[in-house]
Amino acid sequence: MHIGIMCHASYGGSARIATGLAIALAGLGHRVHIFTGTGPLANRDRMPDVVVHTITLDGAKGLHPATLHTDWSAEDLQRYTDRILQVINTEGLDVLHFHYAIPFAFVAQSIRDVLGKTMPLVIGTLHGTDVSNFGRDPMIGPRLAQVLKSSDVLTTVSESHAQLATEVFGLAEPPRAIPNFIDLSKFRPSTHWDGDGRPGSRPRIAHVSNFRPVKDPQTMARIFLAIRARIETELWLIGSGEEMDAVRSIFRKSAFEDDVVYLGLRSDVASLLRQVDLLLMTSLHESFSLVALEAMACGVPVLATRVGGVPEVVIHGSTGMLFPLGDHALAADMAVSLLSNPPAHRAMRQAAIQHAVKFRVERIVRKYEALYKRRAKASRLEPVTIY
Ligand code: GMT
Repeated sequence: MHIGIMCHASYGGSARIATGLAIALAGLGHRVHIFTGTGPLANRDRMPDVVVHTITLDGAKGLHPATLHTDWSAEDLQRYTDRILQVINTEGLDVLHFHYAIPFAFVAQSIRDVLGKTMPLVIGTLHGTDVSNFGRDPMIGPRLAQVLKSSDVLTTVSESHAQLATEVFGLAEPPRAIPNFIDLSKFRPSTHWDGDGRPGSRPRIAHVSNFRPVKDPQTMARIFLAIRARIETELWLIGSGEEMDAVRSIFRKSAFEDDVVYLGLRSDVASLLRQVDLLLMTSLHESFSLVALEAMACGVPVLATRVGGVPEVVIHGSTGMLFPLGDHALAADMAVSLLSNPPAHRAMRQAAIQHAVKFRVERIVRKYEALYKRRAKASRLEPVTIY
């Protein structure tokens, strides 16, 4: 099949899923085009069989690379739309699949306005704040709901987010939940461990995010300090973003500033995760939490807020521990008890590795492929009204 994928060029999970899907579909023999803006597109160096269209977005200039650029100018939108129309006109597309509804659901609509009945099958995958933020925004939500309802198929990344999208957009039926996936050849456990944790080193905790308010990094900082006050441990901060200054200020005023390492934006997250004993995530909401899956695949138990789709990724008490939003004392207790109990940590590590296998890219991408084939065939069989 000829497949077009629309996605952001950010470090965020939706771009990593979109590019991973493009790579896997090309590997299955499909002709895949990916349409993205200027920016640090994930996996760009691993997409030899994918036709990558990088459309200049003047509005993206000067933005922090961790920013999800959603406020596109009319000119940028037109330039992006024209490129997709050009590909459809020159070689045709069977499927047009967007990842993250803003602005791509509107791009799909403007293409449909031009092509009418010759429009490819449109699949929309809702990833996160396109539902929980934009969907609830009175200025955008109603229009977005209307445009989404004209997509042929909607999918999202967890049952929890499917339920939220149904409520927020007043959908007649929930989007199909197809979980995010992981490349286990990239995210794999360390082979150097002796089973009782990294030899001769104190426990290491990591937080990985784009340090936006939705990740609540300031709470993460306070939970780490509560843990550090009770046991010897260090913190690796991976990523960066708008809340980083506030996080630095919290640590600077603490007694444990020297136990925090700022690693910044990194393309080697997998190798860093292999050196870590616990991932700490404090998101206010998450449709899935791709980084939790990546950590588990690297053998790292996850301590996270029990929000959104996270319980569909992290099995509480088995592959990690989930705490209610705001219960920071419980979070610290959980971390101290696990990091002070090597056999329990080893068991959780093994369970995490096993659990991550269920989300391997080879298995999940087949679900998307089957959906494309089933719906593309159905749309060709639909009776065409002859006027
Ligand atoms: O939705 C966002 O704010 C950004 C988006 C992204 O592009 O990273 O994150 C969402 O999509 C990821 C991939 O499906 C999920 O793993 C994240 O949980 C989700 N973020 C939120 O729901 C806050």
